[in-house]
Amino acid sequence: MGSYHQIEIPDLSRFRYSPGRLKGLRCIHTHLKREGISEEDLTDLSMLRLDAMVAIQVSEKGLPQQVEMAYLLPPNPKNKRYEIAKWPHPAEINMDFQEFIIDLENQMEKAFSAKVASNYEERAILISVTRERKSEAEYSMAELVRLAESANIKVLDTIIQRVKSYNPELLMGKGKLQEVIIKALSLGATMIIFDQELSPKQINNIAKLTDLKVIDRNQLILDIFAKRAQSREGKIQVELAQLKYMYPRIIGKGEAMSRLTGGIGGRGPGETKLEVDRRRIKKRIATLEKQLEQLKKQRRERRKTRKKSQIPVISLVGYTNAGKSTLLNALCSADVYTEDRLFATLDPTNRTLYLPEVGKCILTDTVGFIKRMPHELKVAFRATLEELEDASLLIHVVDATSPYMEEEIEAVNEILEELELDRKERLIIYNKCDLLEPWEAKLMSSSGKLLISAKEKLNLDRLKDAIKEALLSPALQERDRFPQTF
Ligand SMILES: Nc1nc2c(ncn2[C@@H]2O[C@H](COP(=O)(O)OP(=O)(O)OP(=O)(O)O)[C@@H](O)[C@H]2O)c(=O)[nH]1
Ligand SMILES: [Mg+2]
Repeated sequence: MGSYHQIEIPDLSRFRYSPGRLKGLRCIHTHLKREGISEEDLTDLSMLRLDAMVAIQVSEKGLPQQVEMAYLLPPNPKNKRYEIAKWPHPAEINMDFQEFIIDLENQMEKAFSAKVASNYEERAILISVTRERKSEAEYSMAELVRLAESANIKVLDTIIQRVKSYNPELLMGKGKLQEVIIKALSLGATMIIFDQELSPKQINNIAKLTDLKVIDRNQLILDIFAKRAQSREGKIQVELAQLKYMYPRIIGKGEAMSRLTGGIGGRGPGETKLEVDRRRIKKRIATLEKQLEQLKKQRRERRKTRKKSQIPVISLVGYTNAGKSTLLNALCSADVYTEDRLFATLDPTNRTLYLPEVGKCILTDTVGFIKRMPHELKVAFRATLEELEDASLLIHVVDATSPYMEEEIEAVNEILEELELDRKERLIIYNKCDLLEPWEAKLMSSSGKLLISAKEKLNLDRLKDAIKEALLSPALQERDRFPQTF
């Protein structure tokens, strides 16, 4: 294969990639110039995880001469990636390749399984290609790590690559991207996750360079939502959001990988399959939208009945993992699912809360917010968040222990604004005060902040008082005109 100048590596996607192992293929080729293994050879060796890359020099008369064989090494203290063996002539190769490669693979597997816990579905390298300031990139990366963990993905490494401008083709430079892929492969990753949104073009181009799964932050969030959705409506909304996000990004599987041509384009059977897939997705989107419309109608009916009953609705809002569900449980003695992961709650839940002087209220728990929430999700969840429109009062729950508290408050405010809920009566409370140092707690409450602990049930009476006050305040009474129930 190939010509004087270059070899073109054909589509190898039929061949296995299993983390920590080799491809089961060796590439043997001739070098017509007097040179051994080249940089490009080494890149291909690593990118494809070939068993070996062998270059045979050929004399002017066409006779074989020196042979060089490059092969990958198992993880080692010196972080050496490969080794090159040399022989003056093919006839002098005196090794049993089969034995050699089996031995090498055994070593790799041993090193690999010692390092990797098996109860993870995937193992990933996270990468951020960014023009932001370092501190912002680090914050965003820390959140991406938590997102990955919430999706049951083991994070093997994180890379922050600061750039002056984004590459429209690959987001980052090709050389750097190859390094990332090689690193991912050598660590036994199954996927690469980008902190930035990848355009359809970028995701296609990157996928052509590697067999590894490549996704972006939005897809990761969508994936978590898909795993977490419980109600029929939640499931439909998430699937819809996923399909809409994926639609422009579906790529033809089995496209050739080639360092030199950047993949073989054009029309083949792959293209037709793609069209079929696309049509099928379009159809599915239409079906789901119809079902959703139906469910929406039902919910509007339910809301109407609830409005008639004129029971005040209080909604908990806030950044994901702030402790909204824990607070709902504490206030209503409920047992809603809470967990130390992002997006533990997806479907809105309602519980009854009795407040002295006010009487019966409905407390609703909603999906947590996050910075840069995917647009598709916001659209999908607007309907669920519609319930917030009925709320007389929003309780904004803040995690007082988060090092990024201010940013998180800001992110929540932005989303509320976008949902046109920013003019609702709002009560902001600072949760998890049990974890604060006494001096921190003092400092915060001296500036008038209401500190509580949902978990340890601290200051809940003061919170109830504050809720009561807000509900009974003349401004709110005027605005909502719900009748006194006491
Ligand atoms: N120490 C402490 N931990 C708390 C407190 N409130 C909540 N937590 C913990 O914080 C984690 C998240 O709580 P959740 O109630 O699930 O948070 P949430 O806001 O509903 O999160 P999402 O549903 O993911 O948006 C859980 O591990 C809780 O146990 C608190 O007052 N103190
Ligand atoms: Mg929750």
